[in-house]
Amino acid sequence: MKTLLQLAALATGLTAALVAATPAPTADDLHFALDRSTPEADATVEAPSEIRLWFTQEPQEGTTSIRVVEAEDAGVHVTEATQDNEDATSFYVQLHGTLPPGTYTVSWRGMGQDGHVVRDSFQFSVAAR
Ligand SMILES: [Cu+2]
Repeated sequence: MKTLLQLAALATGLTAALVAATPAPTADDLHFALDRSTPEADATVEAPSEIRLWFTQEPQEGTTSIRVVEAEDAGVHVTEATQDNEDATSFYVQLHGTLPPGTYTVSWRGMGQDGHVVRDSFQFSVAAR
């Protein structure tokens, strides 16, 4: 996504001078990041049975963790992050039981191929029934 935006910026020539002044390609271009997730960031959904994240690249083995925390307390409802068998960029945690309505924070970390550990989080809400 970021790469596409940068390519678009390059195509316009608006940032050509800036890019030319930067050692390229930089490590940041290859930085490990979240591509998308289910539930999506900031979405309000029915109680999900799993949280799935897709990263922009395959993380280094054993470096990925995902935590799901309820906003009000520290209740955690997760299994270990499991790597998808067929898509090495995708990890999921299964949720035990039904998440009650509320807002949850999904915190994740992982180490990309450039050796940088990246941490970030997003929130989603479970709708009242
Ligand atoms: Cu990096």
